[in-house]
Amino acid sequence: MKKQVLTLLFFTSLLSAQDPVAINPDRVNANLQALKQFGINEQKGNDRIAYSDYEIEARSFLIQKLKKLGLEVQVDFSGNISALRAGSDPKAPTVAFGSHIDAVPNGGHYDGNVGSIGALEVMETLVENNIETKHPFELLIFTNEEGGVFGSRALAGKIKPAALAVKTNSGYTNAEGVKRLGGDPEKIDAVIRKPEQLHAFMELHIEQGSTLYEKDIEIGVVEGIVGLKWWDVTITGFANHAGTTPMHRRQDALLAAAAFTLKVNEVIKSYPGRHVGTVGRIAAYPGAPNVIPGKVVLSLEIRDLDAQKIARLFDQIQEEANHIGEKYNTRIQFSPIDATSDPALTDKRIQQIIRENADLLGLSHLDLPSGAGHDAQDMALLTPTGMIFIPSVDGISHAPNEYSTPQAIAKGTQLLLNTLLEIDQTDFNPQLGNLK
Ligand code: HGY
Ligand code: MN
Ligand code: MN
Repeated sequence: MKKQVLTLLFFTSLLSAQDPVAINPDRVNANLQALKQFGINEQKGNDRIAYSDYEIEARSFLIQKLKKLGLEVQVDFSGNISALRAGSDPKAPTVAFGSHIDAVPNGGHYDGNVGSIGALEVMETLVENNIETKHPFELLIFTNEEGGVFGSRALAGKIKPAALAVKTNSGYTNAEGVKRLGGDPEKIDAVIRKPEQLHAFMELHIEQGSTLYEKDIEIGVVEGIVGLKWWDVTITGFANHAGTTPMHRRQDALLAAAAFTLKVNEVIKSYPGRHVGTVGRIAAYPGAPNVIPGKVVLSLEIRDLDAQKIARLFDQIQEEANHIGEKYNTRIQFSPIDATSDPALTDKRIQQIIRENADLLGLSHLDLPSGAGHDAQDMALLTPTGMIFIPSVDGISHAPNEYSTPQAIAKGTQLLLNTLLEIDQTDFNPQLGNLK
């Protein structure tokens, strides 16, 4: 009998060491479903584009929930939502965590949402269980992640006037959009954080690729996040009558655009590595069946973990574009879009905390890079940063049938909480910044 009690006590203490406090899996998934209603479209996709009415409604929904928890909720000048819970040491820097709730047009319901609702669940669990942390805990919902990680770049002090003028998928510029969220673009520099104000940053996210799903692994420990550069490419030809202009006299900008698009793919594939390049948007002008397109504007995106490699690939694409321009009697010009992010490595110490806590929870894990951009990459400029991935079913993302299971979401959220609680107890040497 005595032995049984001792055994029970042992398991109880082991359990509590493994799992400082349990999140509520039903609540996380119910909140995720509730969030889905803001912006769901006929294809069951998500049209909650940054700065849209849908996003504004979804933000109010979250703000109400955060206020009900008794947190100090604010919208900063760049539109980020911040919800603060005091720690026992009033002078301690904050442990920040969060994600985004904006989506690409006709996107999915898990990208960003899982990390945002997971962060809400962390706060719900801490409040409900009266858990005192040493550091203040701060939940962040970032502005316009999909249009160039705008909110996290603002915190890192990387927003220049050009970024404010960028027109986003909502039709609003960032400056107009930020105002719609309750921010003030003219005061944006006031949101810049100093490294000493932050202890660490964590983001939970879906993988958006198929590595974890194919290998049947529960957790991804993110080693680094690719950098991502965007350009507008303008091809100028000559608009003329499609019926009367003979084929040899044409300056068809769309033809040059087609050759350019193929060439981007060829150049990218001609080098070994994980880098990727995409032409994702194209518009031909004037855009009529009976007019030869005189102008085309398309987008070019290149991603890699190495900024120099991105630069080299771009140089070669530019050189090839000159030949294409000559061949089709058109002019091809590149203009960088100020909505891009630099590659970032996550903090090795935090990676290890995530691995150890995954082991304690009995979760299988794998180290992997992120091919998607995330707010964590700009937060990594400020503070030790970590990211947890959960599997995306079939590796689908930025599409309506993006999906992660409720179980995977609950596991990721529990791991987020446990990791944050350990980070709270860990002294990082601030001099080291993100330990590479
Ligand atoms: O496009 C991206 O990688 C990210 O989802 N914003
Ligand atoms: Mn995304
Ligand atoms: Mn995302």
